[in-house]
Amino acid sequence: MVQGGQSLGRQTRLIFYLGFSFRTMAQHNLFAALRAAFPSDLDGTAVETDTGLLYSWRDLDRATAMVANLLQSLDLPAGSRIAAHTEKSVEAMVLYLATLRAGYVYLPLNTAYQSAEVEYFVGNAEPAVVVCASRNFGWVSKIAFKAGTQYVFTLDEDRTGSLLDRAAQQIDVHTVAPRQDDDLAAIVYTSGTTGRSKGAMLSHGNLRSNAEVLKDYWGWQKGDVLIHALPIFHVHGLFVAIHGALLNGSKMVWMGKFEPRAVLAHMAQATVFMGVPTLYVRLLAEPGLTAEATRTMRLFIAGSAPLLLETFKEWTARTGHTILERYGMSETVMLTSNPYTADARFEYQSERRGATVGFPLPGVSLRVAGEGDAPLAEGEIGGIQVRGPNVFAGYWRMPEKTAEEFTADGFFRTGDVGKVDARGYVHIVGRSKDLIISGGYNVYPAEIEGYINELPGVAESALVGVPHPDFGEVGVAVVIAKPGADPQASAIMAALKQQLANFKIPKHCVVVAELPRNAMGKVQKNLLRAQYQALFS
Ligand code: MCA
Ligand code: AMP
Repeated sequence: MVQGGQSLGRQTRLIFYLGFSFRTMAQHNLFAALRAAFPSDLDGTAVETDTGLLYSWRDLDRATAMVANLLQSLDLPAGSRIAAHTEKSVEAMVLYLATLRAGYVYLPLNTAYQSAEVEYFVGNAEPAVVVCASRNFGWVSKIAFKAGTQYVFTLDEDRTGSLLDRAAQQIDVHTVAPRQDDDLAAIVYTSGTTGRSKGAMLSHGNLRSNAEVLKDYWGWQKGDVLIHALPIFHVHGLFVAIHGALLNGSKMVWMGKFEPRAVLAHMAQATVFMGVPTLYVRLLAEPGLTAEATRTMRLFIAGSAPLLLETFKEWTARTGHTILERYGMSETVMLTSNPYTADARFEYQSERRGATVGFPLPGVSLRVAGEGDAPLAEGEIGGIQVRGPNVFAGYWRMPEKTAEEFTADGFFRTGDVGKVDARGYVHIVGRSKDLIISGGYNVYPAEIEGYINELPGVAESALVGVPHPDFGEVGVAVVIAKPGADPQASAIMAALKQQLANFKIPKHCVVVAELPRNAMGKVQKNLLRAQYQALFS
């Protein structure tokens, strides 16, 4: 252990120096807050992968320093975007942390995205650097260089690629770039209900304040170990999980892909798990999920999609643990959460209640509004609006869209429909946005319909979400043919697979004679939903 005033060796002097620089120069940089929470014993294990690799806290510090130095050696303009279309790996996380450390803006891209999707994101965000898997270098670099990207590096799950080769030539010390709360840290694309995807601009202040609130709210404690089994392309796995563990100096058990049995096998050495509802459904399907198997666990957190009450109850019956459900968005990080502890002062509010998303987090103002943004009374159903230090600054290069989504008094319209009950618990009862959430991934019908409508022989289409036992909800495409044409459902599905991320592919497609319409000629999706409701049950 290093203590001030003792004779310091080279390594410890370095640690002391870094600690000093965090406090004085870069306290608003999110990375500085995460780094300051590293345990004093930097040789302890920070990450253990499911393939048996061990990374110490010192490894994370040195690796982020080297990649940050590489990025800074490229002499990029301030505010440059660093896009990552890389599979989940510890090195991909290092790239994220190094981007923060160097003061640039991180742009995560799901590796399921195909070329048209990547072309749009890269064209819109104009990243200075793109990092991709070596097997995709050909098409990704073509798209990137066309969009004006200066550097394309490769990074593979086996810790190879030009990014690490180049970073290996850098020194392993780096002074964190000073950043203010309002400075941009990341752009996360969320699909649009109409038109193209929008890049939610999240600042260092948005991410740091949310992480700090969650550290207290979820009772992170010494000795916690997180099982990280989510993808790191989106808010849940990238921010909520990684920031949570790092800000508590907690070890992560790092799983490249969610495998229920592997998660169960690691549970005995862990205390915290985060998952979308599908992960809980799949774990429940394992006979090995028992109270004994989850003995060391302190907290199971669910979110990103509605957790069915039956899943919530079954989990308690099987394990003795009550899942804590919370609610968030790409634009806001986490907004509400069920309580962690029983607080004697507020006993009536201390219960984790299934089918609710709990209370607004400290610092978050949440209201339910009706027509003209008029606040509604307790128990009334309306649009959920939020305000707080976690709420994003706006959509990247879309000032009109940003203005549309905020009320005159600065509340963000979430597009979720809900109510607040007499005890103050928030319930989400639906969405005003036409969105399907499938296995925790968002699918916007307008986007998929656009692709289907372009296919030969298709006149029109409608995509609706229906219940699914595994993914919660999945898309069903209902298609109308052009006069005289005979498009086949199988050909439509095959064509979509060529163009779209796999999770956006409808799980069923039918060609029908006509779509139900109202008097205004608008497709009545509620009737289609009712018609196909039982398809997968
Ligand atoms: C894979 N497929 C899917 C999905 N995932 N289809 C619909 N929805 C999905 N989510 C496709 C595959 O391509 C495959 O198609 C078929 O379904 C079966 O794949 P399977 O092997 O079962 O899938 P998997 O690879 O095991 O993935 C399932 C998964 C994964 C583990 C549930 O989707 C996942 O990690 N989801 C988590 C998403 C997430 O992190 N969301 C957080 C967003 P084929 O057979 O045709 O190839 S952040 C967020 O929402 C916020 C803001 C918040 O509140 O947290
Ligand atoms: P994203 O576009 O990935 O930011 O997804 C955000 C959306 O996920 C929210 O607007 C909600 O519709 C949904 N969501 C997140 N958490 C929950 C939850 N616990 N229950 C219901 N819906 C949720």
